[in-house]
Amino acid sequence: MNKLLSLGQALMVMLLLFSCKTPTPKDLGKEILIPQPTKLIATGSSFDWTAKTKIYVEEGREDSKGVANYIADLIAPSTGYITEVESTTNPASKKGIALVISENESFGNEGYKLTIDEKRVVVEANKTAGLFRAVQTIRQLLPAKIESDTLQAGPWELASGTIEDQPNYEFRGAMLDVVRHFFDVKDVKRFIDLMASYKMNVLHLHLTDDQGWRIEIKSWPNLTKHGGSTQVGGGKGGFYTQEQYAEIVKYAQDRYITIIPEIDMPGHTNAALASYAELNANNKVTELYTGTHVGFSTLATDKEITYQFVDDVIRELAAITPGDYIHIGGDESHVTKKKDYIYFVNRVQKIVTKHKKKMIGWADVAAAELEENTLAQFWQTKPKNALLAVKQNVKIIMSPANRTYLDMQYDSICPLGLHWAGYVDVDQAYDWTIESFVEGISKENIVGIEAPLWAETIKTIDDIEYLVFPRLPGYAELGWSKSENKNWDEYKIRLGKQKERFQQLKINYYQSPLIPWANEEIVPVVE
Ligand code: NGO
Repeated sequence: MNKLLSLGQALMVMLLLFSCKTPTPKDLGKEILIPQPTKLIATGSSFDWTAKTKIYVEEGREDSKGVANYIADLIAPSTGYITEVESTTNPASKKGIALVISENESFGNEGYKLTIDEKRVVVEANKTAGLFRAVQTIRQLLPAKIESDTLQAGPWELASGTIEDQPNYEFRGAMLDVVRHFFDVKDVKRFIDLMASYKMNVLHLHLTDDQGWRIEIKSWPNLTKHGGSTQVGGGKGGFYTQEQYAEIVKYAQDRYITIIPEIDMPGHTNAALASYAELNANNKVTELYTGTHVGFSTLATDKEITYQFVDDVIRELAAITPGDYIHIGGDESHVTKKKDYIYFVNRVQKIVTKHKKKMIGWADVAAAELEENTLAQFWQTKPKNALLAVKQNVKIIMSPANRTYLDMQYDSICPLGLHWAGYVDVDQAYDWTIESFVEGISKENIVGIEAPLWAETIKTIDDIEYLVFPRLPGYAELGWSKSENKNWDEYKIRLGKQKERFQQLKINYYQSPLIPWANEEIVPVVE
């Protein structure tokens, strides 16, 4: 650290010496952004972020200060700058970077306007989330080596102009299955950081399944003690204490990402059935399961204790989940009789509402009577269930397996993943349109997109990254940018130019041969 500071200081002196230099001409229109912004006007010059640059926020806006500190911390290792954050009455009047909440409803919850000239970078948004999304744009406008964790040579210039931007869909998510193989808090935080850099705003955590129960429920402790003790292939599994879960929620909140926890039921419940005899129809515990079959387990839907159990689980989970939604799974309950399944989902929906949350279910839940503020997640290759949900005026999260499943192999020689829904290379993942994918499910029926990563075949963060990258930026763009402007041939070039960013972030990405991978200009690294 000392070494870093002294190098930083040396750099500062150098930069001060050169601080009178004329701004470098730069073309904002040629900068590589994912997702593509709504509107962009280039003015041909640049702003130089130097060691003297400060970030200004309005007085009393601790939330804006949080965003300012986030970007200041993010650029510190590569620039060596200790960027000061200052509260003031009129940030936009200062020379430097200004983060301003302008209470202009037209920006929506996440929209922003970014104005860059030679003296200032001004970000305006209606909500702090908009400031945070804008900061991701600033990050991508800086050279790729800004992402390095070691000191790099500047200059750190931003092309001048104006960007006006807001998302096309309010829900832009990914899912991580932490059951089939368990991933610790550190891995989840890394996943959150990578999502945040592409302006995604929802992380769905698949917390329970046949192979494990991964969230502590204080009133049913054996769920994690026994039910969390293994995983696919028989490893030691693991779980999050409620305190660890709260830490994940907070980390995500600081990045304007909502955590949606999933308790999958009445099927996919072997870990619970192995932990408590009374949840089984025959009052006998099952064996722990370490295979990858689906559709063989069910809670006893006609026992009152089952609903006491569900109530306790949802109550405890709702208390530590600030987001609006709790996902109750509901997929592939093949050994639950249809009438029992419907009865169960109807009752569980009431329990979720009682605890002041809204329900999400895999679209299979459309067999039941859904409330209007419930969401159904379309995942199968056939849209029958999702269409049933639309008929009930329920909105859809689009996660078609043959396009968005991050656990589908890229091709037949891909060392990780499954292929039951086909191979999903980067073009298959990107080159489709959310609102015209299924006849009968149009824009007004859809809240957004989610890309689920199931974990039957993945064990490490490197494995996660290999399947997530480079597909994730494409899902982020499908959700954020207007679909009229989508063009695979143009997108693949932009994606290819992200290569150096992936490298600097040490992302273990799949080098799909479909992408023209290109380094940005290489500038020597300061030793
Ligand atoms: C299905 C199944 C999961 C599997 C996944 C594998 C859904 C919603 N249920 O998706 O249990 O892990 O496929 O791709």
